[in-house]
Amino acid sequence: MEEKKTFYITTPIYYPSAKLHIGHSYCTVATDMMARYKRMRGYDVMFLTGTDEHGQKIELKAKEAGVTPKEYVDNIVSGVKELWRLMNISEHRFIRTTDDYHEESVQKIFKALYDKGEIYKGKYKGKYCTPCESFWTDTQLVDGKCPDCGREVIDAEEEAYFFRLSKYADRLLKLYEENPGFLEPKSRMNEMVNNFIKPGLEDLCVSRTSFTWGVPVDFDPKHVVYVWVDALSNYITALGYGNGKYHDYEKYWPADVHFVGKEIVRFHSIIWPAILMALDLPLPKKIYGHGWLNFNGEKMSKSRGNVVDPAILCQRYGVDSLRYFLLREFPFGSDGNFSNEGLISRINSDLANDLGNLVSRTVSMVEKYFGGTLPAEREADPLDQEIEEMASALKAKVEAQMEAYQFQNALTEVMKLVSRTNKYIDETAPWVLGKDPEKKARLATVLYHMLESIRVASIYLAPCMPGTSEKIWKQIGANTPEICSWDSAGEFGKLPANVTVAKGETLFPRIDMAKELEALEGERQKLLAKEQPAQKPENTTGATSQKAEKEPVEGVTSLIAIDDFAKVQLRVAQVVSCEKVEKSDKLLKLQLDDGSGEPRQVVSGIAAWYSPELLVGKKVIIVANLKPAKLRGVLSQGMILAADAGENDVRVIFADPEIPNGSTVR
Ligand code: ME8
Repeated sequence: MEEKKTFYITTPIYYPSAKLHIGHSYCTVATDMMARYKRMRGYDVMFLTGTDEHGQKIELKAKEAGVTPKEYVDNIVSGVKELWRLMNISEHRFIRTTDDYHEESVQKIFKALYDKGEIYKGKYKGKYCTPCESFWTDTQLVDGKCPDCGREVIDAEEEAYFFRLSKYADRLLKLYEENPGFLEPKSRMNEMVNNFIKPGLEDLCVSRTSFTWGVPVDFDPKHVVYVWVDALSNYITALGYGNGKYHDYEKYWPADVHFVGKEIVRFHSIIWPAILMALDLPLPKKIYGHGWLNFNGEKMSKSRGNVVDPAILCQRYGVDSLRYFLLREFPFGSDGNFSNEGLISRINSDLANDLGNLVSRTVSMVEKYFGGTLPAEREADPLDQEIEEMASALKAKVEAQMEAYQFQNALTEVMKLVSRTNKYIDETAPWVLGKDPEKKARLATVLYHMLESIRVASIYLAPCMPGTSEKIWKQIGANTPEICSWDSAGEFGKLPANVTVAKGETLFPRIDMAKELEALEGERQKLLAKEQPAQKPENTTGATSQKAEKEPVEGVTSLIAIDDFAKVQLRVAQVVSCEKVEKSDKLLKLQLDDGSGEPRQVVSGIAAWYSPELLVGKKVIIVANLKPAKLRGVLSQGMILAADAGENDVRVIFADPEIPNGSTVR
């Protein structure tokens, strides 16, 4: 028997430091669509996803939460797996970098690199971004800040092992030159060459001694393996490289494609191939760097309070609607702007109006005119031909787009057939034919064409909307796997001539835009509130809300003249960075952009209600002309307005993000 061709595809392994949002789901759904497509085409597919669980950030978060790092990640990872179940993700393997077998392999990989002289011990001096756990060179910083997240970096120095990345520059350039498809879209390749390789690669720090939550370097245990050797190796350790847990490295490696977000393209197209070259292992065939989803034009981040929760959208609109929207709306290689309006109007137009309506009209008419079973008589008309030809030509078009990872185009092609079939209904007017007993054979022919067209479209839609396609197949009487297979979609006329349909539920109920937008905003607010810690702090003397000593205010106690109020200068300012004040549970130190061009530092007693990262990027209102004061020895130049939101609760008054920094509040 001929062996099946294999196809190995991966998502990045996600940091379990916070709840995953729609951006993470985007990549996973795309990978799932690709994996399902290849499976339908008869490939032996390996689809890997997982979680990247080590590092200082997790260690710190666990400490804050008062649990061990493992307990901390276990909790989040179970949520990640739940989300993938909800989103109908069909991965074969889920790797956790804390899995024993992975750790064993990473130790072996690290040692092998060391023994080959590819890793050496040195001293690291550099700029370090704590939230991103990344060292950066001076040239990589943007305005002196982390190029990934824009936050402050600190000087760091410690003994560390280094990987000889610098020596791979020429081999990497040759790799790109000889394999123009190695990294896509093409623009990303140009970026790697011009921004990273040509300016000169530096050796890469691959161990740390300042924290312990990582894979220990077994021959020098005060070091833990640092980030990328650990994380990137997952793609081979999950196949059993260097461990006895799995045995399919030979079968699936090299990977056909790694799907990754644009900000980690650098690691996958420079560091990962270099590590594999150093190990004398084959390189993945392709890295595809997809774009980012923004929300209403802004970067999605917890600190901006604008993350979109995929679970809520699945609950409200069904998982397939969300999957379809993600893959139909945005070109995979570019950034996209997620908006609730966009989601709802796409569902209403493509799924409720076009697809859902087509299925329900067709099945209803077969029931109405023929009691659910078509007679076998036919009467052809030239009008049918266009549908037949369009359906038959679709296979090659969809496959070409899928092979190029152009999910948006593949779905657009399928939906063209759906629209054309809706037009065919208007052209053939089955309701007129239904009135004429002489036209039974013609009516049956028209309805059969509608059913066949739906069958073909639903097969091509199945990798994206597997649940919906199954439901459609039941309704249109496509009852055997053979007539729902990928190959069968290339042939028009596979449904039995006397097919029996069965009306089912409405596939995509129309959504009331205004009502839903309001409901979604409510959900977002609820989520925000839930994420903010709500314990009461000890009394604070911070130059901010005086809340801690007060009860909630019932009414205004004394009146002031307008001139008195005018003395207070209120301005809008944006939080540039924020950190806890050392040795204080209550105080946060915020660096603000108040539009003056000079940085302004404010100390605020809100640490009990806001973790620092929640505030970064937010616009707040400050009392700009308050006399400077020192709190715990830290200079505070002003005060941030906050409200008593109830017992034990203080809320900062955030300003509309559209208001320019420095604007006067009056
Ligand atoms: O980077 N839109 O993990 P991660 C689209 N552990 N994609 C987004 C996104 C958005 N708004 N936000 C995040 C890591 N992503 C490493 C990977 S792989 C060996 C190690 C994508 O949880 C992001 O681009 O921070 C990345 O590809 C993925 O989510 C995981 O991000």
